[in-house]
Amino acid sequence: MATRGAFIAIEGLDRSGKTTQVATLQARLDSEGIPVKLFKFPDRGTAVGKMIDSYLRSQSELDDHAIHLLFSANRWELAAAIEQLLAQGTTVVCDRYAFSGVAFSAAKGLPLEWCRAPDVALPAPDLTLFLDITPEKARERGGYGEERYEKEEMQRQVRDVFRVIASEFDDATWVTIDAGRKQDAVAADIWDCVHPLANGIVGPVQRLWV
Ligand code: 2DT
Repeated sequence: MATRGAFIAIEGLDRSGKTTQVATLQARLDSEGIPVKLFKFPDRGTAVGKMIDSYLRSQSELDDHAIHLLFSANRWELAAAIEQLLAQGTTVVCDRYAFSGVAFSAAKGLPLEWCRAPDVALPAPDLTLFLDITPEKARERGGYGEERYEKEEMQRQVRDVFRVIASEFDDATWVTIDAGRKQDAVAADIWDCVHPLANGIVGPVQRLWV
């Protein structure tokens, strides 16, 4: 039976080493000869993405609802491309996805269900890996950066919402990884989760939250 590519989302808190881990995973898939395409959300290169970038760098102000919808629109504008790649047998790895969308906006106080609504029916990842790190460990790693959400209290609240989101998925679809450990140990855990899916998946791409 024909297989399609696997859709893998990597979510994580600030200072979790997400960027490095995504690059390591991509290199590993490449070296195994598995076709892979990386997406990063927000994709700051599109017209919508430029508005998001300006907001995150505090160069513009937007109502919390409005920026939430822009983040979602930024995913929808790339959803068809993701689906096409999956159908062609390419593994798609997303650095952040709709779960960040919900977690960050709900952490600011918007209702969880309202946050989820615009992303309903997006292509659903076959596997989401959540790189978890305690605020204490993040502080040890040198604290947070300069962008809008890179504050300890915000990160605590985001972490709490991620826990709620995670509780709705089964253990095969959502895996929380302790990212406070050494880089190699985290990468090994990620590969253990991804490897079984890397040769393709039988069956259609699922829809998120339907
Ligand atoms: P990076 O630091 O990974 O570039 O993320 N965010 C992200 C949201 O608030 N909503 C979303 O839908 C997404 C994808 C998380 C930039 C920041 O944007 C936040 C951190």
